[in-house]
Amino acid sequence: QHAPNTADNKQAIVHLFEWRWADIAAECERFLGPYGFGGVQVSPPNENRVVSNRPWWERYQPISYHLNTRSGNDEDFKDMVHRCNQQGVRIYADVVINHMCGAGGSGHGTAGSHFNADSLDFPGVPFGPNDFNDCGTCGTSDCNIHNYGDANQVRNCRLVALLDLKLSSDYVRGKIADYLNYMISIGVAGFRVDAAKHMWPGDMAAIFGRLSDLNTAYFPSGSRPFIAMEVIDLGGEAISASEYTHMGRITEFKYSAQIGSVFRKQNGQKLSHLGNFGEGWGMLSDNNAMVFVDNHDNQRGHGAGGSSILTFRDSRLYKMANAFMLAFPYGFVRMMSSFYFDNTDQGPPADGSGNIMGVSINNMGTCDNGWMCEHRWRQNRNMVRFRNVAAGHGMFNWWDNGNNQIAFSRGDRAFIAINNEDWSALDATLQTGLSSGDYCDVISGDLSNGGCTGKTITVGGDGRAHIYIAGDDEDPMIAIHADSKV
Ligand code: ARE
Ligand code: CA
Repeated sequence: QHAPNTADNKQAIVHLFEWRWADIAAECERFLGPYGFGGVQVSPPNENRVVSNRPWWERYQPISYHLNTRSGNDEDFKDMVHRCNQQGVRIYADVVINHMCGAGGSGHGTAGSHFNADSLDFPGVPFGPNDFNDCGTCGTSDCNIHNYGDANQVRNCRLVALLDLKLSSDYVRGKIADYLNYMISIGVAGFRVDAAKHMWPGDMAAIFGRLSDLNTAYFPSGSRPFIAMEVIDLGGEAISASEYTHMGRITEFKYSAQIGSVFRKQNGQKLSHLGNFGEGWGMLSDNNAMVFVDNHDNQRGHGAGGSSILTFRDSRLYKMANAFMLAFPYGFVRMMSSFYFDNTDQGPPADGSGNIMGVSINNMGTCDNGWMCEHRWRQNRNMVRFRNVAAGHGMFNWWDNGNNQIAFSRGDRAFIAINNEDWSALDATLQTGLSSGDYCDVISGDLSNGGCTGKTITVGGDGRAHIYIAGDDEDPMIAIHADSKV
């Protein structure tokens, strides 16, 4: 389904990429719950192939559906799901169900299951040679995908040599449904479905049709799992995202690519063009889109998007793009939370034995030892609250200077102004839509003990406020909302 099953209609989730389950549980309690995050997309929880030097992408090579990975075991996963749900923070599992591991070789997975990727034997499930698409069905000489213009190839051949499961088989569907249902019984709220483009919509619908309702310990009875499918559709290929929208939301890669190029001012793009961002730009309809500035692939040159993608490395523009995404009423928002890397294969911070390191929080409330924790940056985390406060209110009072200064309100609930000019200040008296009073700008500070640690904005009886944002401001934006009234 398209609705994310968040508690209190919360409007954004965060991808805690490669975090340990124990750290996610703690983060739900100490941070995500209190700051209004709706949920967490977690890395694939099932057993994966152990690849030397432990690249992050080994987790996209399933060996079995036992919940045992570098992030933790079955008990850790259950404890996380329970503790996060107790805080009103949902867990969405990244599920890799199109394929098993890459062709060739044998060994043991992270849960100790044996596998043989030459004879297509995965006793931990069990899957055998009959459970995979053969080269005949695929039609290329090496079984791999070569032509994204051919839908049959894309769905029946191997994506980067990953052994392609025969999802037309009732047995294979049953094993996958059992895996997903097991996580549903534990209390997850839904799934990010990896490589959905590489699966026939009919096969996916058959699997989703077998899923149980969500666990009534946490969700109203009859609740259905949220489905977010990874379909990279930038246009010009045989497969389009709209073939999947009846089943749930789609990761809208056009959004990620375009928001980066607008804030970078590539190809003559300007912020003033953003007034109809989303559908008006040829993207999916609001209800079908999951939106993000970057994801775990395109922040490191995998997947799609290329050089326009903004990441933590471009922190000033990244905060601006995140603020726009969280302020603007389009799509369901997923924020990225990364680990630092020097090369694109590098896995998460780990000790000499390959154990993922815990996330340590410093006294500024941000993270150390290699974890970027973009979601903890004040400008990002406070905009999550902004989006929750603005939920259900459309965009009003759009203003721009015809170039790279914009402002708008969300009904009478929230207001944002962004200045992406290189030098000139935004200096204007603008309609905020808000009731009169003093508001704390949640970009430059926090409302704390009734005072504001950042800039204070005064809204007059007519809803107007004088806004000044220098061109070289560290964070050239101002955001205020009904819950930031001083
Ligand atoms: C690794 C090695 C490969 C090796 C393979 C098997 O890098 O060299 O052949 O293992 O041994 C991730 C990594 C891959 C990695 C894989 C398995 O990105 O490098 O392969 O894990 O460990 C396409 C798909 C899309 C996919 C992107 C990456 O359509 O679904 O490629 N994204 C998801 C995940 C990835 C993950 C996988 C799928 C696999 O998010 O993290 O791969 O589970 C155009 C097309 C897109 C295409 C894109 C890139 O834009 O429109 O459809 O995306 O090009 O090819
Ligand atoms: Ca396939």
